[in-house]
Amino acid sequence: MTIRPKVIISCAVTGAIHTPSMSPHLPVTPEQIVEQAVDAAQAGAAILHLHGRNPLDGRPSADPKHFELIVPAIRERTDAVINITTGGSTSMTLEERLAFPLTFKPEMASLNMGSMNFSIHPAARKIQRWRYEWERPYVEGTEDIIFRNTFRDIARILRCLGEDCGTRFEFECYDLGHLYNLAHFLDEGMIKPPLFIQSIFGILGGMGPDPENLAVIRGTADRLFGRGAYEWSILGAGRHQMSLLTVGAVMGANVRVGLEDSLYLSRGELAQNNASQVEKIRRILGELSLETASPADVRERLRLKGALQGMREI
Ligand code: KMH
Ligand code: ZN
Repeated sequence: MTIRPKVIISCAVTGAIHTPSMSPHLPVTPEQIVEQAVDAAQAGAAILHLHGRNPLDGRPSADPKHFELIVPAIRERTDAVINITTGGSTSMTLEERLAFPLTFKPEMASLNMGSMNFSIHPAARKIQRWRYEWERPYVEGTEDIIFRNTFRDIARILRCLGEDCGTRFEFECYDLGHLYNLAHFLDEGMIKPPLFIQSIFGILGGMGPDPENLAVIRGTADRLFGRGAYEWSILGAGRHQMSLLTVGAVMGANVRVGLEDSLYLSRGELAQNNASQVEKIRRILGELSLETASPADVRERLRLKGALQGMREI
């Protein structure tokens, strides 16, 4: 009987998708983001996926100053793997998106494997009262924005962050074609296994949240990369989060939770914080007799450069 490796739980703490008016529990100030990130790590998240926010109004931000208000404090209080976004928000340029990762040289960073109309515009219809001016045009505007990740953009990130900084990646795949894009860069010798593949279900503009799609992705990844050459992880957007993660865990997947991906803990119940989602998925994994990986397990399995090695002191 094959021993199942421990399940890696990632937590995407704040993101750049949801806005303050969507939930009072979405962490947007540096204090809130740090507290919720540390609590999520203590609850069992081995990887913390981080975005920046403007402390004044919670607007998604790529400003290194805003990241420096959260990252050192988190790193001081937990040995969780810090995974810095390179996707930022759909309205940011690649320069803006890379500003902080290139100075911080993280162990891990997200890397989006294709361009798409990443949209959340339907969410605007649910908001009665907007707290900040910027929110409504930001949310409605995603209906007509291309989240740009061309082959040249991806190659640039692989060189300047991967090769030059020793950062390894969470390859974000929102559609089947993104796996073939990833295979292209493997063929080009620009990435080395083990690949950490984050397959994303339920984002408008990408593949739908149907459990059948998990099997399609799993089968395709096995054919393209071979089961031993990659670590599979999944996330489900919004109300699909916990059901898809449960199906995925049974199929051998690692899991990602967090208020970047879903504001809910259960049907109609807003999550009070990120840790509550980590605790819930850990309970579910426990019921399935699945153990949870530690940050040290993750560093070893994904060949990360280690918590402090090669990262700029801030
Ligand atoms: N906010 C999304 C447009 C990433 O972190 O790299 C992209 C995103 C992915 O969140
Ligand atoms: Zn993200």
